Amino acid sequence: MNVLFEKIDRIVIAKLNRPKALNALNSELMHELISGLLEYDKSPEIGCIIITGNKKAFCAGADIKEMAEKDFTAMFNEDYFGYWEIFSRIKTPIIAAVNGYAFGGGCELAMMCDIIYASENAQFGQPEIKLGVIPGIGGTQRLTKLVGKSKAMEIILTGKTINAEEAEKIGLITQVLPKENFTKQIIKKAHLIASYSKTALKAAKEATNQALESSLKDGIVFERKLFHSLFHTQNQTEGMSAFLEKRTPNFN
Ligand code: CO8
Repeated sequence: MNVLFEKIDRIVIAKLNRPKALNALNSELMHELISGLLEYDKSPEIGCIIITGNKKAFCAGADIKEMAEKDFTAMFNEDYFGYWEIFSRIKTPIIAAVNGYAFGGGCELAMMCDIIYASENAQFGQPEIKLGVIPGIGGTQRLTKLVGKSKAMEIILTGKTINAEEAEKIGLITQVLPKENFTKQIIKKAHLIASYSKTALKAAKEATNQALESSLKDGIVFERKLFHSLFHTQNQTEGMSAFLEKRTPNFN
């Protein structure tokens, strides 16, 4: 199995499991990861997903061995890695927990997640230029939106490596966390997210992502419609009643 899934209460940990290839993304891993996540996404019980690797590598990029022999016709006809677009349909919040290398497609996978926590020893980069290609799972687009054109250009055109501290400084990641008990700290954060209303979480994720797609005016209208629609939910009644009654809400 290329991905190991572990459910803990209301969260799921998806651990990339190709340690000998530094968790390089091949087609099998992509299908296993995405189909597994789609199943958990449907479950009302699951409120947060963590994607992680191992201490040496979150993921060293797309599998160069799988790609090396392909020509344009194969890449185009297979729509190679086009399936990654399905990843953005997952509505449950996803945290990337990055230890070690997050290069190429690994950095792109982290950027497809909603929050990125990195341990002190994490390293990020888009080294595709050194292979005679460019990022191909959204790296040129998402990195530019996250860190701005100037920083993105430097990272993509030089193939340089960024350490965790710098990644946090430029806004590529959410936060650097100490490497001791790294996973435990993230599980705790995931449990907090998963304790809220799943419908509200999905709406919050959708509205926040909309900010990247639309004008401020259209985005605010989109947000307001979702906000109004949450007044159809039992969890809105519960959340607001609990506040007024000075008790902890019990979301279903
Ligand atoms: N693909 C396949 N195998 C890999 C990859 C990879 N990306 N990265 C590492 N491996 C393998 C190595 O080949 C090696 O295998 P073996 O033992 O059989 O030789 C094993 O993992 C261990 O690797 P190293 O011995 O190189 O380990 P080091 O600790 O010395 O170095 C590095 C670690 C620096 C991470 C180094 O392995 C490296 O530079 N890897 C390649 C990083 C890279 O270039 N990534 C970008 C790949 S291209 C990409 O991601 C494009 C995405 C978009 C595709 C979309 C198509 C439409």
